[in-house]
Order: sequence, then structure tokens, then C-alpha cells
Amino acid sequence: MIKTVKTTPYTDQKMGTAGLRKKSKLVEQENYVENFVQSIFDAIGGVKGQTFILGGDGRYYNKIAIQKIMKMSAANGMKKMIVGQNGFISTPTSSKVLLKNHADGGFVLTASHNPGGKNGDFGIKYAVASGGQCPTSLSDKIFENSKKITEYKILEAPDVDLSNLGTQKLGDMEIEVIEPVQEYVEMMESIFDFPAIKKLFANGFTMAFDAMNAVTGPYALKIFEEILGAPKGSVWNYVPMEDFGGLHPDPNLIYAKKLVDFMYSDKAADFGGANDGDGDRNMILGKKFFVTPSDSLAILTDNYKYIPAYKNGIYGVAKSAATSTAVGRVAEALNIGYYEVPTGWKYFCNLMDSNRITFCGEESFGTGSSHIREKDGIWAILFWLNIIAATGKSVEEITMEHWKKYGRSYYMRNDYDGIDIEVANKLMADLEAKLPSLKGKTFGAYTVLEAKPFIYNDPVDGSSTKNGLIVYFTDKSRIVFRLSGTGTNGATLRVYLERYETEKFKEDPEKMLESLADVSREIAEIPERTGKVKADVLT
Ligand code: VG1
Ligand code: CO
Repeated sequence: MIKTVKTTPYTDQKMGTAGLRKKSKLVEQENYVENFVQSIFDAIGGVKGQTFILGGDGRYYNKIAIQKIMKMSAANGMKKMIVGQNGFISTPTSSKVLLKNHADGGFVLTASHNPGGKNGDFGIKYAVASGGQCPTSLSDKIFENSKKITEYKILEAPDVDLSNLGTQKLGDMEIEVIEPVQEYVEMMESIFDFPAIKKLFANGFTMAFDAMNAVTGPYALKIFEEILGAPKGSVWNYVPMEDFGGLHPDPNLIYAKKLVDFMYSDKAADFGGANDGDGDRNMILGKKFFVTPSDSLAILTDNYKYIPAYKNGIYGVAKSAATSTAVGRVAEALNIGYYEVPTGWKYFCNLMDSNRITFCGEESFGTGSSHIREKDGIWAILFWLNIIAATGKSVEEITMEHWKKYGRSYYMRNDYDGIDIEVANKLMADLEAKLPSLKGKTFGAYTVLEAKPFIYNDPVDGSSTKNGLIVYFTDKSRIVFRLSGTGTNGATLRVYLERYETEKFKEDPEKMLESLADVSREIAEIPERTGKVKADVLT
């Protein structure tokens, strides 16, 4: 039976950089998920006759939210819902399944790289028919709806069993339970040279992959160990857990510490990698060597010809403004299009749809291509393995050669966490106001060339987005300031530091960027305003 339930609005259902992200405890409030989902359905004129994809990264509340969404979809007249087995699907796989089935939309239940569990975070990413997350114009409309919602529709029915593959009915709606790993494996096999990578492992190559107790464990076991023949035990933490076993599933030097320590030990494997909660982020390590995501994007782009799916040529490449300029030098050398967009994968989608770009990436451990409309963690790792198999070179050799050819952008992100939201907003507003006056000023060894907000004018839909403030220096160094749009604990100020060197390649990035970090604190008055004399997290 279809029930119409009276409800009262919440005022905080505004999507951030990638979907709605909240503390699990807030999401557990009465009708919280229901209000948000109905607000989406209403914003798109209903879902009658439509097909949607549904699944999550398995974190706490995944099981409950998934049942609610299926029952609401049936009550709202949806024709079909394609659901990952047991409610699991990675973000990249969801995008792939959405595109393959020409579906009208999709939900991935995840707070991505944020910790999970009852005391952690929960989230909902909402994708549209193009396979990418919904544009800001639509999320604004959804937010408006959520502030005045009075009722939602839901089917009264027992919970759906999602353990068996195949189709079943929920009211008049068809539910198809699919096996997501197989879908994903087929896509990867169609892009990369699996036989070459298989040979690499057969010849004794070793790897360590940390799935961080999150969604990509089963994908990694299947691809790296079963199909490609990496030694048993290469994939770590491969059983997805509701609280990620207490890990913070963000694949970086801080939170993937166990893997990093191993890769910097004498027992290190030839290659190290990790993914985040929902499988769209990646970290790349060699023996005692770390590749920053900005460099990784540049290196993958420069080596596209080793990959079967791209060897005949690529369109351009894009990066978020906060990402280092390394890939820009590659784009120039290859004579391909080059775009800078705001932070958030959704800004790449129009560029991919219009064949302006093939590759794109963000400094936040996100790399991907137009094979889907999300970043893709395992894809990035397979890309590296494919280059290694084709060239016979190590991660370090590939990266060193790259720096010799193009120079090196020393790069780091400094995060100042848990700042009072009003303090953070005022810091940014005051900084923006003083940008014009910075021009020509000298701070230690750095002289400001130009300082301005980053404004992106989308060449496809004409929309304009302001995101972050950039200070350019005369020696090609840059500082980008912006506030995070994915945090759930006060405000996080992100400060991105970049310094370009054409000769010194083996220095410690933290040392190389020390004085620039001081300049960033001085310009934005960080200690005075936040009480913090240094950043909480350096990546
Ligand atoms: C962060 C990253 C951004 C990324 C976003 C979603 O956003 O900086 O580059 O696209 O997370 O990543 P913010 O606004 O906190 O800086 V994830 O893996 O949701 O999917
Ligand atoms: Co993610």
C-alpha cells in the first residue's frame, strides 16, 4: 500500500562538493533520508516510469537507507531500480551501470573518504542521467524543496532481500539485483592491457593494495589477485565493514599510514596503492616513494599511448584549480586542450560529454577518464601498472624521468580543521577583499604577481562558479585558499601550496614549501584568526 506521510522540513539538507554529507546521528533523525529523497524526486518532476541505480559503500546505515529509498521509489512510480548485491556498489561502478543502462539517475550511499559508523558520517551522492553528480543548479532546487517539504510517499512493504541476483517486484516497481564487481572488471579489461600486467606479476613483481575495509576490497581481490595473479596477500583489509574497522578511509600519507610505513620499509613491495570508502580515490606509492596526485595526473596523461583504450589519441585534460599545474605542462607539450575547473568532479562532466577532455584529476587523490563520469580509484592503479608493464620501469624511475622532462611542482595541501564556521567565512571574505592590494608585495622570497578569486565559466552550459582564492607569485609558485565542502565538523580551511623547480628534484616537499606555508599563514592571518600556528593535516 502506498502511504503519504506528513513531515516537517530540515534546514540543513544542502549538498556540498559531492552530495549530502552529515554525521550518521543526524541522518538517523526521523524522516531525514525520506525528506531529502522526496525533495530530489519533486525537483526533477517525479520519477514515474524512470530507472535508477542504487547501492552504497556498506557503511553504517547503508542497509536502512537503502530499504527506505527502494520503498519511496516504488511509491513514487519508478519503473525499475538496479541495485548492487547486498546493497554494495562503488561510486565508479554506479556511474558505469548508470551509463550502460541509460538510467535516469542514481544514488550512492556514502560519505566517501569520511569515517563511518554510528559516530562517523553518512552521505548520499545523487547522479543524473549523464552519469555524473547533479549540477549545482539542480542541487539548489533540491535544497529549496527540502526547506518546505510537507509530505513524502512510501510503500508499506516488508524489506527487500538483496542477497540473490536477478529480478523481483516491489509493488509495481521492478528491482534487479546485480553483481557490481563483474560489471567493473569487464570495463577495466576493455581499457587496459591485462595480459601485459599479468606477465609483470608472473615475473615476480609485487604489490600491496590497502582497501581500507571499504567497498573496493572485493574488486581488488578479484582484479589484482585472481585475474592478474598478484601474490596472495597483496590485497589488505578487503572485507568491507560498517565502520571501516575504525580506519579513516582516506588514502593519503596520514590515514593510510600502515601501507605507507610498509612501502617505506626494507620489505616494501614494488608498488603500493589504496582507495577510499567508495572507491573513487587512489594513492600511488613506489618503493620508498610517493607520487602526489597532481604529478600522477600529469604522468598518466603523458603516458597515454601505453594504454590500449587511449593509444589512438586523447582529447584534452582538466584539473581542479587547486591541483598543481604539472599536467598543464604536459598538455602544452602534447598540444591538447587544457582546462581548470572548480573543486568537485561534477565540473569535469560537461567537458567529457562534449569531447573536450579524456583525462581529469584533483589533488585530493582523484584521477579518472571519460570511461565514466566519476573519478576511479582502481582505474588509476591499473593505469600505473600498465605503464610499468609496458616500460619495465619502476614508479620512481617513471616519476624522475617526468620531472627531468618537465620540472617538478613541489606540492602540498595544508588543512586547518574544526574552525568555527563564522570565523572561517570571515577569514575568506576579508582575504578576498584584500587580494587586489597584494599585487607587487613581497613576502620573504616571494613577490605577488597577481591575486584573485578563481572563477570558472563553463564553456558548455554557460554557468559561472566562484571557488577559492588564488595568489600567484612571480616565480610560478601559487597558493590557493578555499573552504572544504565535504566536512561535517565546523569549517576546514584548505591551503594548497605549489612551488616549481627545474633542477632540484629530490628534496623533501615539506621543507621546500615551509616558507610558502609561512607566507600563506601571514597573508590569510591564520594564527590570529583561528589560533592555529600550523595545519592539522598535511597531505
Ligand atoms: C574534497 C576534495 C575534492 C573532492 C571531494 C569529493 O572536497 O577536496 O577534490 O572532489 O572531496 O571527494 P572538499 O570540498 O572537502 O575540498 V570524494 O572521494 O567524495 O568522492
Ligand atoms: Co570518494
